[in-house]
Amino acid sequence: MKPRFKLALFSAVAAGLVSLPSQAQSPAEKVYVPHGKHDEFYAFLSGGYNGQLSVYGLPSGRLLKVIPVFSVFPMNGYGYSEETKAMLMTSHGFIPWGDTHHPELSQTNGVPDGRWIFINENNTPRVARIDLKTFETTEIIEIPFSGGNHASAFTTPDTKYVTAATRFSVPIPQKDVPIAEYKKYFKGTLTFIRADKPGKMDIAFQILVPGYDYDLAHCGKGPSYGWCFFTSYNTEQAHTLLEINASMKDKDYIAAVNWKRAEECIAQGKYKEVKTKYAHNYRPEDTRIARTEWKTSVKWIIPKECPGVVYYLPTPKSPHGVDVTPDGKYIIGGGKLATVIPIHSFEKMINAIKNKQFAGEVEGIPILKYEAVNHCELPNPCLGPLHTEFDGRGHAFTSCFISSDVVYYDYKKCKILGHVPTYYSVGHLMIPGGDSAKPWGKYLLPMNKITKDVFLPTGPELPHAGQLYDISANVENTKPQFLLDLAELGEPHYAQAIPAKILAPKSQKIFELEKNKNPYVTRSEEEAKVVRKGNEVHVYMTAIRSHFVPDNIEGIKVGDTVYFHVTNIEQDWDIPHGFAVYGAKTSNLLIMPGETLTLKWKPEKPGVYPYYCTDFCSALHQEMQGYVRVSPADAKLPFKFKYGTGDEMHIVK
Ligand code: K7E
Ligand code: CUA
Repeated sequence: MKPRFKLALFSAVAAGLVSLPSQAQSPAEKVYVPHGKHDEFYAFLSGGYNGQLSVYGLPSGRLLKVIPVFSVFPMNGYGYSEETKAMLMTSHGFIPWGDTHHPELSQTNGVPDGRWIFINENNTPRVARIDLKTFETTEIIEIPFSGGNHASAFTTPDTKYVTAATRFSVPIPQKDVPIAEYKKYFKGTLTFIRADKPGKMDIAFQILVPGYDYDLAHCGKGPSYGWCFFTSYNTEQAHTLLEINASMKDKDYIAAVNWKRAEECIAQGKYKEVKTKYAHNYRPEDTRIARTEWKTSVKWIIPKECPGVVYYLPTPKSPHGVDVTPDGKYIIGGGKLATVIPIHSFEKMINAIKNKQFAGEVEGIPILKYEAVNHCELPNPCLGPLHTEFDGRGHAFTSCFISSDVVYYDYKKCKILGHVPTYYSVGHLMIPGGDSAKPWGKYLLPMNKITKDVFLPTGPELPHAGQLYDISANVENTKPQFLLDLAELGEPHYAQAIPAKILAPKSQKIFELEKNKNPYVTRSEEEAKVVRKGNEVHVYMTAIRSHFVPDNIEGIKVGDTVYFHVTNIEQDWDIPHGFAVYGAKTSNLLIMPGETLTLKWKPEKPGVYPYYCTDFCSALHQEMQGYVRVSPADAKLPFKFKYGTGDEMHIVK
């Protein structure tokens, strides 16, 4: 290349006019997002045992946000403020922690649409909705008659339903029975939650199934629309030493659920309404005060009484993941103990049902013949296949836990194209849109369980490692290129990603003060006040750069319960204020512009206690402080507050 031409090409590339063929760029160039530019994708990674959802930019791997979902979050007061406590209410009372596994973006016509992202909680079975205008958890529904919700929260292509299922079968309904009588008493449930209306999440129905462990799910699309598929293991029905006793059989099942058929049975009254109690928590847009609604029953479908609602597809061996190809034609099981990757054909399954090619029946559920439904077995793929995603070009990528790699292949031809290594012990993997009808492809993110020496040591606990690969070139002839190691929070099981251009324009900047329907809102400093109701004191407080009104409060006594209702009266983007008071046994509040949040405080000793803004909001942020005086319980002090330059305190009548 002539030097002058080289220079011209360099400037053209730098100006973004010409893009070099993808493999010509180094990994560093491919993940570098220069100042002034933004990432191309939002990626949402579950936090596993941290109960949260992390938001990263791709390809940079920058951590943008942590969204609290099932765990309290002292950073912004989620689960601590009076407005958010009810989000974590369950039939077992308030639970401050959860175990998140599978985020799933809402879809329209099988394509992620950026309205919401759902995520499940395994330990105390629940499903949450996160609104992607505000990146906040706005709704959580509890799942009754379940012992661990793992096969969740997978959506139908129209977001009509999201799934849930019992990972650990339990006595249903719960009762005191000998564990040894597992086979007699323990059952599973497959749950369909109506999810397309915010604020109205509802359990549409539960299907009562044999007491196996139901592990993962994905719903059909295109030709397989109307069906969802759930893996099961422990069809041995072991209740002890499962690592041996639940690994006896060569094949377990994928349960194919015809939810359209289930809807018919419901419409025809072929169900049993069962009494129970579970929480539905919702934080509406106007008051932004979370409330718990107690639901009192669910509809059970018994497969015997609704023939055609469930079929079992034999699948080798203790399958974990189940994934449906973008065209909706194939169902891939991740037989974690199998030597092959089984690929079932939806068309064959429908024919096998028509022709009654059954190999038996359990509790009214026909078992289809393996040969009749299997499209092919991908031979010698790897060790420990778990989860599969798709690039939208006819290729599947399956993570392999034991051999620590990803195998990629043509799923129609059942032909392996190659492997890429992972460091180490990969779990889920993610391609943007990779479980939808139209994957964006471009990147592959395997998420690993073990890190060892990938990062600087941080004591006994190391971050999980994600590894970003470039798959923008067709993997038929170009090997995925390794780009970046990404340190992750908690244990990301699954993840989703969506182009930034879909989400970013909808991202909300402020809450409009005029539309704030919190009953304790204070819209201007003139409206600030302190109100006593017996032993309850309500402080109606405003926050704006760089002061609180009021900033001196007297007349509070030991024995009072004080509610600081703080309204951030700013209307500018990116100006939150924080609020914390000395000795409060709770977290701080982080109040967004136009929002009201409430901190509850029970002072225990007389004294004068400072409160202050915890978020550096202006050059005079350090001055954003106040005092609250606490007098003995029997004090006869007037009740008063102050803000401003005058000497007088406002006396409250
Ligand atoms: Cu494989 Cu919970 Cu989906 Cu972890 S799960 S990896
Ligand atoms: Cu407000 Cu710092």
